[in-house]
Amino acid sequence: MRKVLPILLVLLVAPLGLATAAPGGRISVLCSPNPAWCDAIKAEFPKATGITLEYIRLSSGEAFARLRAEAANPSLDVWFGGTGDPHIEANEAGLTEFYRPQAWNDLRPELREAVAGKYVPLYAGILGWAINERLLREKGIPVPRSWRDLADPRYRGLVAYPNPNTSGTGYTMVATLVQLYGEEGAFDLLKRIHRNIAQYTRSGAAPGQLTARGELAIGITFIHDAVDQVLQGFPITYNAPSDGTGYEIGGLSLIKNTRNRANAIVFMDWAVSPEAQRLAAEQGQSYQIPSNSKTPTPRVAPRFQDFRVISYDFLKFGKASVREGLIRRWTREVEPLPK
Ligand code: S7P
Repeated sequence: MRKVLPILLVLLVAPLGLATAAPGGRISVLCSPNPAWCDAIKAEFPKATGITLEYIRLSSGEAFARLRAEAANPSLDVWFGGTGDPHIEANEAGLTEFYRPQAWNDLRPELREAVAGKYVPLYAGILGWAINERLLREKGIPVPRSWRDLADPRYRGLVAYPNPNTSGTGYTMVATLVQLYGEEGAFDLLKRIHRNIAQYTRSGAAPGQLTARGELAIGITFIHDAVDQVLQGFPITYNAPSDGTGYEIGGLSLIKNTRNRANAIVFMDWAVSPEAQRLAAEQGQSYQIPSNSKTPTPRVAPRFQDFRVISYDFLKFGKASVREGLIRRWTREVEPLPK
């Protein structure tokens, strides 16, 4: 009789769709933020839940492409981090499903409302640039102030930003310029900035890392990633363009048709808890503003009130037609241009 009871319980509970975590189970996470943060959740999630965690780290654009490629047979359970636009496109493409976490009412309302139930807001970060002022001083070139300054021929070969095909940061920059100057004005400026580009990097954090090491003078990145370089001791400064800048609402999404749905839900609830979110700054070298209002904001986190941040239209720029269209136009009209 003892053996029969557990089977009966499963038969009774399973049809109700009640998620029950498989004790000692595992989950596979698609992890997009700083790799140090991915390592932190891999180490701490099992301690909190008994569920082991494996992850692969991909930048936001690459992560979305992976989900799209695996749509028929997903090998991953949750998408953790990454900029919001591809999380929205993934939701609208049916690659992810919205799960309302237990801490939903503690998440900052302005972040919840901006992404309108397409995904769970995990953090917020402001787009800006890392500046190697020593390199600029050596060349007798002024520090840039606005996006338009980046087209100044004196910055030739001294600028980098991420490729929007692979990087959520790169797409955030393109979408921000479109929201500031209109699509034609934005692409005119991107074509002029192109002449000064040393390289389009694969990941969003790379331009700041290259600037920190003196290979560039100006690296477009999320400001919190430049903060990480400063805290590591590199002699750079950071700021955001005076003519306005965009921001990200980092995403957390449940991957549709995951075979580990119950454990994935356990992870989703854990990931937005203050205990989990504080790992970002404490272990993950990640200084975004946490989405849970009960999670302390890192003292070094860039603050919205210190920069001219636009009201970024996530629902528009996360739409497949808009996001794919802008990335295709950039790839066709900007990247191949001669320098
Ligand atoms: O490094 C942390 C971070 O900037 O990386 C995430 C995102 O994937 C951007 O990186 P990519 O441009 O490489 O996609 C950000 O969401 C996060 O703040």
